[in-house]
Amino acid sequence: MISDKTQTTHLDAVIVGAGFAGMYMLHKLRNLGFSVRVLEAAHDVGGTWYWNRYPGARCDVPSMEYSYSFSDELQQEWNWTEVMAGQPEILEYAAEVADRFALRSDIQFDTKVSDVIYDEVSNHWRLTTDKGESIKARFCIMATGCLSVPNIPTIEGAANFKGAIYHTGEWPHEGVDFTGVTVGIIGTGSSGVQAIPLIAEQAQQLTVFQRTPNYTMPAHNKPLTNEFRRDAKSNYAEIRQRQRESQAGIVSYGFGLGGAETAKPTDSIMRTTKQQRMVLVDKKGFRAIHQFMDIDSDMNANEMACDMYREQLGRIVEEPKTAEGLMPRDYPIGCKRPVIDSNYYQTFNRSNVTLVDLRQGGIEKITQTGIRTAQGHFEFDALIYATGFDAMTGALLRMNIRGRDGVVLSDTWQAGPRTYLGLQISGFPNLFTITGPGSPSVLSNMMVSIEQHVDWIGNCISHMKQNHLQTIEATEQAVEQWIDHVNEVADGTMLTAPSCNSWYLGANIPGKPRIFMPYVGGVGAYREKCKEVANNNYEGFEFSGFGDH
Ligand code: FAD
Ligand code: N01
Repeated sequence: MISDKTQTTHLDAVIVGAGFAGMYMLHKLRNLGFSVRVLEAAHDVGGTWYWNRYPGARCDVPSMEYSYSFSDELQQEWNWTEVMAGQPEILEYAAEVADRFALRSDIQFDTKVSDVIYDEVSNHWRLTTDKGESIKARFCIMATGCLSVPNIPTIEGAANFKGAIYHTGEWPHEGVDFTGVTVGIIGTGSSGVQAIPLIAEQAQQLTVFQRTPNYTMPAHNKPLTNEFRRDAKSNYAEIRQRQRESQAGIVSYGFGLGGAETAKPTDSIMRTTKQQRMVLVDKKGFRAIHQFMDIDSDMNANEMACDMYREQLGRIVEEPKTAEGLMPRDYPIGCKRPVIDSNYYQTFNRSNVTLVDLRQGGIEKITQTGIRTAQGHFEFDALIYATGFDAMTGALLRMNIRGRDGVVLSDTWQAGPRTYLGLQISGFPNLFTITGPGSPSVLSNMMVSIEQHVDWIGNCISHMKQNHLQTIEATEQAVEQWIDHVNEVADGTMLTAPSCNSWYLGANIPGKPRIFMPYVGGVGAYREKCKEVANNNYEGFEFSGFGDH
């Protein structure tokens, strides 16, 4: 690493973000012998798990699988305590990784990157931080996260609210004690669904403002036994291999607690009678709908499954008006990120919880003391936004990223994100995105997708070093073809149904182009494609320039 008189630091590579992606990328590049530094806005490692400290925050992928596989010592020595670990435990795990691989010495915390400018003459990226520093590097790797920019909706009067205000994605580190406090919460996505039951247990009164009810399934989380951990660890090589070949990077080894895995749906719901479906609900509750394969491709089949879902919901929630208010309608099951919960519907049977179904009259304004809706005014002491994120593109577009000829990323992506394999953007040489739009990313167990991207990028940069190549850049043609493919595989699935307003489509952010961003083709198939591209001398990418790094 060299610093010149203008205090510019020169590196082989700079990584933005110290979540699981940035941490592993750092470890990888350091081991390959590159000079590298990570710039991170937070005060410590962990990314998602550093910021999202709201009550109930936890992962919904079995932790034995939602963890790094790159170090066998790490996976053998770390002991997860529950099937799906809570946020504090995942953050401890991130800290353990940072300690074990001595990562912090190359991470600059409390540092937000504002500008990322490509200098064509010197073939360097120049990054500017909120500290006024300037860092130059041959390669720039964006590990900025897909869900790292909290979305606070613009609601009239929001600034007038006199009480405490929180966002689930920026939760105070010291925690919040809601004892004796009346609370209003906006949002019933995964974050709201996790937080609501726990806040209800503590708060004097909780008012839930729900614009769209979600389909949520019981999590059935439980402690892990020593026996199960031993069993899974002795099978780790096979579990990891199968994750990598799977559709979503998950083999659900944790759920059966004996190695039993989730069965693939095989039956057709269209061939069942209403009576048969109700018997299934009696026997299996919400789980009854998992056995049907046609609900993902046939809208009529899907609606039958939604009926079964609403039937079960109505059996849990005692007050008929509240049950009706919680029932999702008008959009298919499976179009949004799956949500799982612990006692979510049961929480609405508590006397201190009120549901405001905004479909019966929306929010008009936030007042000094609460929220005015078309249904009346609701007062509370504290307001929680569980309103999600500017997903997938938010963190990238908040930086001033300029590529070749000074082209600004926000212009290139005006009609939605355009990448080759979710790894690179044409016109932005030597800049990589980990789990970028156009890759399986948020449709998968992110740890599997992160490791795959980091390994691919590491191998690519090594290949360039060995062959004295100066730049790599995705061709416009490869981007075009890849995007066509990404759209083609998403079309006709529930994920792109016209009635679906998911953040996968950017539909949660007013004005954001409606484009399906992640790649539905599956982790296994995608991995093969990336391998094939690399084996074919990085087909679809162009290398240029010879010289030393
Ligand atoms: P992040 O963890 O988001 O890290 C990105 C980092 O980049 C952040 O620390 C941020 O501060 C930093 N950064 C961004 N912009 C800048 C900038 N301009 N300058 C400096 N630093 C910057 N995924 C799953 O697969 N399974 C789950 O069960 C699961 N549960 C989740 C639960 C919650 C509450 C949330 C919000 C997400 C969950 N996810 C889950 C997705 C999760 O984001 C990923 O699993 C994973 O943690 C992402 O890691 P990352 O390193 O890519 O990004
Ligand atoms: O955010 P969301 P999230 N007025 O966008 C509502 C991961 N995650 O933080 O649906 C009123 O899903 C909005 O309503 P609507 C996971 O990938 C995982 O909950 O737009 N309401 C919705 O109800 C997840 O998908 C876990 O009509 C407004 C809610 O706010 C992703 O993060 C846990 C509104 C936002 O839901 C995001 O989840 C947590 C407005 N103006 C997060 N604006 C796990 O369990 C928004 N809403 C693994």
